Amino acid sequence: SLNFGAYHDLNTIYSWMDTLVADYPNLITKQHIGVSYENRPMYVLKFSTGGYNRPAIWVDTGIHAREWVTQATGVWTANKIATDYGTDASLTSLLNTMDLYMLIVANPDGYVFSHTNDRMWRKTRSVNPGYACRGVDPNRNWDAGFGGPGASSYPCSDSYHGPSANSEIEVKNVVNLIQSHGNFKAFISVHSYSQLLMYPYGYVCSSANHQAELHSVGTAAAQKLTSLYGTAYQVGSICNIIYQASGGSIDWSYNSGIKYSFAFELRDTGRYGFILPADQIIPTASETWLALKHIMEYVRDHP
Ligand code: 0X9
Ligand code: ZN
Repeated sequence: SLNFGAYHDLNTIYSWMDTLVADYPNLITKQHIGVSYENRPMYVLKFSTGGYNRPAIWVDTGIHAREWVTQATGVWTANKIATDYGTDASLTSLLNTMDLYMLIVANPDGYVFSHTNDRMWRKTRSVNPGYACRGVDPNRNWDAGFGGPGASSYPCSDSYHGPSANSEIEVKNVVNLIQSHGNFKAFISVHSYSQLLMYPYGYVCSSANHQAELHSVGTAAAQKLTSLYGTAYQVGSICNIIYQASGGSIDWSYNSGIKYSFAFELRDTGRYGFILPADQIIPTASETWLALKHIMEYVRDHP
């Protein structure tokens, strides 16, 4: 089977998804949520033990192409959930009442480009009329303070917000799924790097209504993460612990009524940055899983 301690290209991840779904047909289905700008399919893995439109948890990885440890963590985590369901009592009880949706490659065109042309590519690959530079920052393109501070209106910038909110089809596909589902209770977006666990807001520096609760859930989740290998994490609002950034996904999800909206920045703190050595994939995914599981259990217990 797949070597979870290595980085893989898009085709390898997509074929592995089919193997996983085939191996766990009673737990996992693959949903095609649309295509990318360059017409690549976008697939969500849905973990469900039945029911109709159960309360659900969203996890995306790889919205920024070059953040390779995140797609790799998504792959490891999906496999972990598949193998632990039925043996891990807490995960089993979670999946007996809730569904889990994982979008492992949220920016497929950018991910391919980061393999074939530019390892440091971040954005989508859409054409910007009148400019040679391509792409929009897909984490400045959501309908939450769109076009405000912490995003660029210059198409060649790595934080270019795009011509309008949801202009990027990769963002729009996710928005459509979340809105048509209507029963998401948590929205977790995974980035690298900096070792942070963040909650809204990013487009303003004022507190979210549920700031105290989000801070305490985040702090407890980060403590679980740190307990495995001692990896230090900071917890706080996006604006307070990283920088002001508008048009981000978790601000949109929070303002859409999904209270438990979090963003991770995985390892490291800059020694390797986006080019994290592959021997850190499994340790990173393993520690992150403890934090994810804490958030998921909290959400299960606070309906
Ligand atoms: O700037 C970003 O989009 C994120 N940092 S990164 O180095 N991975 O690009 C911070 C994201 C904060 N989250 C949201 N604004 N939703
Ligand atoms: Zn990122």
